[in-house]
Amino acid sequence: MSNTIDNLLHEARRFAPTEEFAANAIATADLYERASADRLGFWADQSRDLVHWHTPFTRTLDWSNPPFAKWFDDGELNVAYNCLDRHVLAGNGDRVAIHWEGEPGDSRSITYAELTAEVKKAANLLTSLGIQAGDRVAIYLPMIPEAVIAMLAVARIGAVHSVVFGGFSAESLRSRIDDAEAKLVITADGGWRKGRVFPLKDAVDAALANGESTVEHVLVVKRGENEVAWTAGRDLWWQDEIALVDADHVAKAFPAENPLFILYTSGTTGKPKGILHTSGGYLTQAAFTHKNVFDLHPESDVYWCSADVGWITGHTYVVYGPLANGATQVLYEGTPETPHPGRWWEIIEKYKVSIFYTAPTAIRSFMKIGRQHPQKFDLSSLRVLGSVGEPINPEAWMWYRDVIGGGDTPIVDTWWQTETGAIMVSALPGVTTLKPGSAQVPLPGISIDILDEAGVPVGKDEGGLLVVTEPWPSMLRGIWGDPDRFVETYWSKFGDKYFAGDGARYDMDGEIWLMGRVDDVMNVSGHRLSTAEIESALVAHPLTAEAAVVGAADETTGQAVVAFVIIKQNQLETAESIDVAAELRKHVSQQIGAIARPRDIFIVTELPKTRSGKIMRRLLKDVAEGREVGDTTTLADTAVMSSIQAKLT
Ligand code: 6R9
Repeated sequence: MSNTIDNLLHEARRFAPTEEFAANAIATADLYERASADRLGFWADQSRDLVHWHTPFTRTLDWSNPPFAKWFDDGELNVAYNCLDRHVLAGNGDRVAIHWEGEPGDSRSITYAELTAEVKKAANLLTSLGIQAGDRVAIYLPMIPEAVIAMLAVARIGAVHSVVFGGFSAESLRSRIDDAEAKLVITADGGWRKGRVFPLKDAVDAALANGESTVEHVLVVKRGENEVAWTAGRDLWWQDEIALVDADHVAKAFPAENPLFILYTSGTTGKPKGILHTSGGYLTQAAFTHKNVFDLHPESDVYWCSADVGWITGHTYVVYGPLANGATQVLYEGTPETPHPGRWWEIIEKYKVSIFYTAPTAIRSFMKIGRQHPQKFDLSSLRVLGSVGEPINPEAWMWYRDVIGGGDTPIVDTWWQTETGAIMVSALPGVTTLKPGSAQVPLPGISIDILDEAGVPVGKDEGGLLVVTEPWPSMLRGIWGDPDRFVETYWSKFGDKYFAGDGARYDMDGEIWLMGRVDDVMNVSGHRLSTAEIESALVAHPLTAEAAVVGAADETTGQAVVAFVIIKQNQLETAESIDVAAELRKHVSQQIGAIARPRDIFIVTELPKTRSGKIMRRLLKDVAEGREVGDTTTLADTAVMSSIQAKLT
């Protein structure tokens, strides 16, 4: 590992912006100066410039009760109005907001005027179903326009959405519904994925089957045309109901700190955390970063972020950032390889996409299948490329720039988290000289440092833990229903500084390189998974006595889930007669979702533990990655590792 880091930090390639790019760039170097001269004044200016305030704010930040921040808190706004009506009123109603591309090849382009009209109706529909400001609405939809419409309709009436990724299981959906006490679920009959319809309504039915829930209605968008069961009185077809409501809806202003959404993400324990974001600060930083990091020229650019709205990247860079900025964007329902491995590139050619934002894991899988696929399409419209979700290795970075970007397209590697709400560390494409593999510099107005375990800032060429040292507008406002966990998780390690859970290093130029998670959170294809959550799913299976999960390095997905499982004594016979690994993988899929399914399951008879009974995952990781096993002296029984290795070979 230290070898790899050394190689990374001696990466010598540099790419300065071209003169032409720099001359036309939205972001200029003076942003850094303005922000460092007066950080809060800078954010206040950005907010006034980029956001429409029904009632202007007079206070920028209230940090009197840390870590509970309030931004712009005496101001009032309507987030959906900012994403819709104001563009129409400014004369841009005919601009396309969304070029939607369904996986089977159907498509639909929706202008800002049309999107505004749809959201107004949906807002009336939600109100007619009894949803009021502050109520929680779960959204479990494929990547169809209604996902965006539903989110904005919830925001428009001051309610709170909790989008649950369509790949999550019924169980995961239920625990999120219960935690947020959602009154309404918005779903679809099914969506298209890999050439087939995957049922969503079935999962909602299963989620709501056991015991009383807070859900009063299930609104179902017709998309997959698959057959669904129906609970009269509870279930309603979206298309039928929308046709009945009033088309007019006046957006009311809500306080800046009104909750906008909850998004669940994996932490170090078995229970996902409901990350809470509010309105004014979130929208400010979403719009600012989207405009400046991607160099958005809304009149001419076509932007595409390939993330699902079920993740934070989809919230901030499919919905709120681009729509607040009046961008034209592509929304694609399906998978990159359906019906052919060039599908994404075909879409870029078709809509002349100029800004493209995706994850390193996708880039690496395209590298694997070869450049002949993208080379069949005209990608010359691309002028900015973005990366998010995990560190991008210099090799993938270069491939992205050369093969997708035609050799001269800047790449912004953007570091941020569900908790940070928006991009925190990234180059600015018209300003920064790019360095493959490094996220480089904090954005203007963002204060980042790298500390050692004792909380002392490290120097150039040194590594430590990434922290945010000052509050920022789009920061999480807490964990839903659990203020103590919020304080404990992010603020107990360094007191007044936000601890991100990532390791990082400064290089010789003082620029930032992300080194991966330092806790029990894995990053698989850019998705966060908790070792504890998968372990608890595994031990919930009747065959399993004990389980330990590690994230092992994987060439394509960054990390892969590898599980070590001990079978119960009295189940050994049953285990002999079936494919245990297949059974357990299926079980994890059902409990959490297919993304959490272990790549490898090793059946062992013992797990390496310390004398105090803690599983030493570090050693299992060595095994899973095929390395020599590290220091075993703190194990209660030092013979365990050789017995595990003997089992595997
Ligand atoms: C936006 C998002 C957050 C975790 C984060 C870090 C990793 C994200 C990264 C990156 C290196 C980047 N991460 N972007 N690591 N370079 N450009 O992905 O949010 O799903 O909450 O994950 O992802 O480890 O802590 P989220």
